[in-house]
Amino acid sequence: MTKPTFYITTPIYYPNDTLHIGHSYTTVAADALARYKRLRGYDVMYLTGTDEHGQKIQKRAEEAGKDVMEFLDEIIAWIRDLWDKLDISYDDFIRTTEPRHTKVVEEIFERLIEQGDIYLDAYEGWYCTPCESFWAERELKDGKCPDCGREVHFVREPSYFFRMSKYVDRLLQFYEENPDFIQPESRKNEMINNFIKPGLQDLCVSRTSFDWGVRVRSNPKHVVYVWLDALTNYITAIGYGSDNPADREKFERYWPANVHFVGKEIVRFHVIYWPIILMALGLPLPKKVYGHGFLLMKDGKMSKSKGNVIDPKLLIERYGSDAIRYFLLREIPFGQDGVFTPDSLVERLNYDLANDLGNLVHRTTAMVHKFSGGVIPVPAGYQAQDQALIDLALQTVKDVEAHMDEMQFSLALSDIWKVVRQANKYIDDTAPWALYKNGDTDRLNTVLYTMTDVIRMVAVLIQPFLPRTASEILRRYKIDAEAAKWDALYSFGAASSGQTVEQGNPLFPRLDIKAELAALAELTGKRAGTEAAAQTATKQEVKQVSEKQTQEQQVVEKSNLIGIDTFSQVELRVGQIQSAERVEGADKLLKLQVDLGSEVRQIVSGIAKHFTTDELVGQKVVVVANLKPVKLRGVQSNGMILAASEGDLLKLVTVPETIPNGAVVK
Ligand code: ME8
Repeated sequence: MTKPTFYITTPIYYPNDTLHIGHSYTTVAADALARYKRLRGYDVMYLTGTDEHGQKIQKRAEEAGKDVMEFLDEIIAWIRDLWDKLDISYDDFIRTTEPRHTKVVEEIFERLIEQGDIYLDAYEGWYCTPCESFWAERELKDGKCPDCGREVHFVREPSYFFRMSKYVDRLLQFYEENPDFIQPESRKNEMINNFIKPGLQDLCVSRTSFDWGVRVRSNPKHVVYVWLDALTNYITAIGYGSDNPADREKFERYWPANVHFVGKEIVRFHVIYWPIILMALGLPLPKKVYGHGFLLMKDGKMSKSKGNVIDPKLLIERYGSDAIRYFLLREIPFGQDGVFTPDSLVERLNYDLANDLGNLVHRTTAMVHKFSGGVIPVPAGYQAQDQALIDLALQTVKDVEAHMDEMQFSLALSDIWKVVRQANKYIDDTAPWALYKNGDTDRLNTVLYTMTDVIRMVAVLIQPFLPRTASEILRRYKIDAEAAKWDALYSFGAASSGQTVEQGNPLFPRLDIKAELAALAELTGKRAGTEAAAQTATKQEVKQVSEKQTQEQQVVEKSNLIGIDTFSQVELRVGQIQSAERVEGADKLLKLQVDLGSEVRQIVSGIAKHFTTDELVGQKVVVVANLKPVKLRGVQSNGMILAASEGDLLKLVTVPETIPNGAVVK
């Protein structure tokens, strides 16, 4: 049986510089959908690439003192390395300087001239080079580019024009008949009101004032306008216009595209010009154009000139690709703008990844080892408590499918995390350690098996988003290929009893918030683009860049230092835990009574997930004795006990028996 196909594309990015985290956002989102569709049995074609012609690129290469192709090859290598580091599973990478593309663009242009869709005239108007867009006087905003707000310059040159006006009615009819074509819905009205209703102008489609582009075959003084050249990549990459029958077969198989993912600023090119070009070529139109929102920094859109761009490679190096993929897809609802803040990144990584998912896997593995010799047990009949978790997991599969159909990645992840959190709660509620202690082996086996198979389901569900973590969990739990398939999510119980589970390091380290915020402040802007600079800089310049980084690091480190006076304000004392009990309705909190020698203090501590209450009684600990009292879940807490944590591991800072309660720690 032939598989259904799914063709998905990202914009082809301008390689005038290295890419930032905003470009990674689109590419990661498209990757999650491509991986998901493959899991669902589709024959997926995931295309990305680079848009290498135009004035902007030519200028940048000249500024760098390089031959244009040499300049481009270096940046393309950097981009492909970024996609490898982010685990982007693209099937093809198109460069618009490749002959498979340029040859077809030349032919298309000639054909459109012959058909009368393209005609020669002269252009007089404004041009925004960073956006590579033409603007009429009335469209400018305060004399600047209405898209990016930058300077425009006046252009007067002979040009070919595309008769866009001829196709407007057909385009509007297409929108009408295909209400899902432009997503999110709101962007459709914006397009119609801003660009079509005021009267769609014929589009200028060639330039003569520079030569870095595809030359018009019949009139080589002209190069093809970069947007006409670029949009065509979506068909040339899959074989349109090729002489090779295998390529043509490929085109038949994948076209029309199922979805073009683009940022909202280039929706206009994809839902007006691109469909019209395709109509003129007599080709079917893509099924959907999804214009997602922007990833913004606190001070607005990322831009190198503002110095607020984030180099994705530095983030991946520090946190790993899955963590960055998770953050991008979970934090910003697809379609809307979202602000990148270091705090939100650290919080997501600490709470969602380290505390929730990492902890679930770590606890379960540890318990299978402690209570079942490391072997996945055979379950012995399910009770309502187990069934509730199993039902939630099964229902979640349907929810995730529905959200993925709508390309709502953040909601799909939020569905999965409901199961992760519920599974952690299930462990607290069923208390396998107590079942073990009481010798209730049947019940213990059921609980351990339920935890294991829910983890299997979670691992399968997260495959499109966190591919590395998913395969690591599946490997540790020796889940076979069949049980790791999407179809194996429709029933519970595919994990193999009898397999030995492998213990490993925590999947995600718990981060020290203060240290991370300092490090992120440094990564943001200051160091971004360093590699790009390094590519074009001399050795001396590279040295200067790295010395500057070291100095900046020292400044950051220095600013973390405190004086002895500040430290001595903290009163640390030895205390002994007399009793411990859970706080109602809070799965992380314990209420402790701690003997400080001269008094017994009540302290509420967030360590419930790491200790049984019995384990704690009698422990000699270090107490911060002069903290202002606070109420946690309505319970008064008069101090704090110190603990050391690394990843999922948390241990109390303890003191030998011989030191009396109340002794000062200094
Ligand atoms: O426009 N937030 O290339 P480009 C979210 N070559 N997405 C962002 C972003 C941000 N802050 N910044 C960039 C071009 N993007 C053309 C495309 S397609 C035939 C030609 C993403 O390098 C987003 O997808 O300027 C946006 O549309 C794209 O990068 C622009 O990339």
